[in-house]
Amino acid sequence: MNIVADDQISTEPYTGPSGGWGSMKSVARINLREKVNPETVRELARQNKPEGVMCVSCAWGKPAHPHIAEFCENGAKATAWELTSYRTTPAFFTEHSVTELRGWKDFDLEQAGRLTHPMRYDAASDRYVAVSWEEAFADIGAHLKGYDPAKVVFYASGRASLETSYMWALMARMYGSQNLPDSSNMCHETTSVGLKSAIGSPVGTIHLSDYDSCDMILYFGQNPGVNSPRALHPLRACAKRGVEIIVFNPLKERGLERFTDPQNPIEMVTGKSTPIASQYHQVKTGGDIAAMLGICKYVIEADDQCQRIGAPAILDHAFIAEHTKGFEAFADMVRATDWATIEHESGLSRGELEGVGAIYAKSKRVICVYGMGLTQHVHGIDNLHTLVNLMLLRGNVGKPGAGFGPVRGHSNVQGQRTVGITEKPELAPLDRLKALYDFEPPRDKGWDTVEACEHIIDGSAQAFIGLGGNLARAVPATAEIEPAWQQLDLTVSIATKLNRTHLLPGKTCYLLPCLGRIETDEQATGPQAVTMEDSFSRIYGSRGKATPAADTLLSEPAIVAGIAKATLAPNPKVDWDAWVGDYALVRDAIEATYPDKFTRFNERMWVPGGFWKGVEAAHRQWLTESGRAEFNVPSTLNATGFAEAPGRFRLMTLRSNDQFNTTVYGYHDRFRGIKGTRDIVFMNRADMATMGLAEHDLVDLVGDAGSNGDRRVGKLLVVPYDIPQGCLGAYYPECNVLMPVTHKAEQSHVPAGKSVPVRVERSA
Ligand SMILES: Nc1nc2c(c(=O)[nH]1)N[C@H]1C(S)=C(S)[C@@H](COP(=O)(O)OP(=O)(O)OC[C@H]3O[C@@H](n4cnc5c(=O)[nH]c(N)nc54)[C@H](O)[C@@H]3O)O[C@H]1N2
Ligand SMILES: Nc1nc2c(c(=O)[nH]1)N[C@H]1C(S)=C(S)[C@@H](COP(=O)(O)OP(=O)(O)OC[C@H]3O[C@@H](n4cnc5c(=O)[nH]c(N)nc54)[C@H](O)[C@@H]3O)O[C@H]1N2
Ligand SMILES: [Mo]
Repeated sequence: MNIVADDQISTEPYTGPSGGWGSMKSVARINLREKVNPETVRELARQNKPEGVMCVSCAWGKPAHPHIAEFCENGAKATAWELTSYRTTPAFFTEHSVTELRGWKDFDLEQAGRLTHPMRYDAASDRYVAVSWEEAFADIGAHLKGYDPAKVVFYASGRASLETSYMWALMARMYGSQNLPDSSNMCHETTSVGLKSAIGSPVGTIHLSDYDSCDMILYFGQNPGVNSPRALHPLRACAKRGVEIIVFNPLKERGLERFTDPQNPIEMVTGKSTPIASQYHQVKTGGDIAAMLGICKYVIEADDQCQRIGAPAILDHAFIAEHTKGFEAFADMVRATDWATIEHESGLSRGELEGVGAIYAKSKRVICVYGMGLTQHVHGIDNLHTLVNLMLLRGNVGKPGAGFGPVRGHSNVQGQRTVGITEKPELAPLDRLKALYDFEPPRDKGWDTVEACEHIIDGSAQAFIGLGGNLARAVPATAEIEPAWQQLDLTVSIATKLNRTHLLPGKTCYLLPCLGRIETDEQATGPQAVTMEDSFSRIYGSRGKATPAADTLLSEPAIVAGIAKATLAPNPKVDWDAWVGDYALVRDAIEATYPDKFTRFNERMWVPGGFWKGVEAAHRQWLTESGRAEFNVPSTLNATGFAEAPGRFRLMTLRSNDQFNTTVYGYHDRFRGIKGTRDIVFMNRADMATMGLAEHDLVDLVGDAGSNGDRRVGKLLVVPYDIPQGCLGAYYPECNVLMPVTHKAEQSHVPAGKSVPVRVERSA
């Protein structure tokens, strides 16, 4: 069991708000534990401000007029994590074999601190040993030259800057590989595919300022209190203005219920909090298509009625006629769907959904915000298409105060796609790259994340090169991935801290430590700045000023250039050394490749609030096949992709308040009342009664899809919870072992981590 030495396990409901003193305490705790570099306070004060450093945690927007302290609890934790005083040195690796380290928990591995030296795995001693950078690059290059480029994976986790990402994608393509998956493939790829096919733009359409003028927010499957806490400020302002904030989430997430603003002295001193959601609907996991259809049904049938009696219309018929395609087919499907089916599939009552419909019918400017609760389902695309349908009914896109607000994950995950990290050749400007750099880019489709895993499992991938992340831990089917990973011929990880993926060495294996974004990046022409793109398609500069964790570290651009020079034939059009010496030259190259989006890039990167790269759907310009925004008829009302069956549950894999993806900061999930452990499963009391289970009984979760019976997570503590019947919640990445790689969203291939079919067995 995962117990922090000084902590008792407890699972009492949490009664406080999000934010407030609880948040301060949580940050103080991690700062103390990490014995953070004293520069942390200064770096936090600069965080997310014009001319400052952009937070390494999430991709939430950076306002042009920031608060005095424009950081949140989890941003502060991410900062402490990077500026820790602990170090994972060559001496650490002499002391601990890789086999021994594989027995450590995710938390303990990263707690060992920042990596300091380039390391090579030595199979004879089963240890990582220090090497020089020159040796590492030369050997990696020599190996890469011997492979079929189409069998080499270049994975990127969404943190690296636009400059690094551009160089990364260019290196992979000059080498001949289109295998450029990134963490987006496990995350908002459903957005990229679903919004693109329906409205022609693959990203959100709103600006941060749209929160100032909306009169309704529909909030589906995103947990701002944990994953984007700065989003609570505009939400709180909306709540105070009387905006209807209507949440759909199987769990009552505290950040969506009430928030004490740590920036507000009165709230802090009086302990007052602001209620956020005006309505909270605990939809069944995978029941959102049905819920949205219910709202649509109310609105469409009310409009039918208005037409009959000659009352003013509810639908925006002018918008539908001028801008959309496919309305009639969708409306017919909605009229034909009965309420009993909608109620059963959503787990919500007709009265509840009609109530939402009535508010929607009156609201003039509606924003919809969503996250993994919609994207990580087998029918995630149907989730998005139904959401688009709902928004199109009243023209809620392309006008102030209305539109789509997907909340992206990693701080530059959207930007990585913008500058060419993609396995889809049609999304990269290949002809332009060819003209600029005089080489023949690969034209075939490359592997996405799940395809890369399938090729690693079946032995047809030769090498894995990772720019950040912890892929072997973040993907499904971890028990199959782990042995297969070690059969790769070459594994290379560019990283800041040690994680489980690094402990699965291929036949040749390197671990290359890099600077973090918060640190000073000194190059030939002086200290460098980098850029990234947020969830609102805004692009900013960021300059780290903290002392680097070690003077042996290289920057990410320098490491990419080192691998590129050792692998590729010299090309007079690409001067890798000059780029590393001055990142402004990389930005010039980005501008030359994408002249429309990155006009005067170097000049505009410091505009307060960032510059907008432009999103066509936000101007009602629809880059779809039909040239119109498209209604789509959903293929099913159940997003899970599997049928109900006796004893089968829908498991949501969740993030705690003490983690960033596979990085575990601690064992508290404050808002959900969990202390001292991650080995729990949230369960409805009625389901517990049916199974004869009592609070804190131990159970195993067993995979229940196809040949999935041998997938098991053992000895989880049962925690009675306010969660719809038939649904369970437990933590990611521990539960990834329960998911087969085939359990993924249709079309986007995002692993369907929000509805995994499982059975519950009492632990032996
Ligand atoms: N502190 C912190 N910040 C983070 C991260 C982190 O791990 N820690 N991760 C980053 C990354 S990469 C990402 S992608 C984002 C993720 O941020 P989110 O999109 O918020 O992702 P999750 O926490 O996985 O799940 C979101 C919510 O979906 C709900 N949910 C589950 N199933 C369903 C469903 O079927 N329908 C509905 N309506 N809701 C459902 C869950 O109860 C949960 O509240 O956060 C980013 N920010
Ligand atoms: N079951 C289930 N699985 C999921 C999810 C889920 O909700 N449920 N969520 C999915 C999602 S949304 C995502 S985005 C993925 C996340 O998958 P990844 O992005 O692959 O994983 P992370 O945990 O974010 O990666 C953490 C590691 O990144 C490295 N790192 C941190 N900072 C830096 C840096 O500045 N530079 C470099 N080079 N390395 C750095 C550190 O070594 C750290 O150990 O997981 C996915 N997997
Ligand atoms: Mo993500």
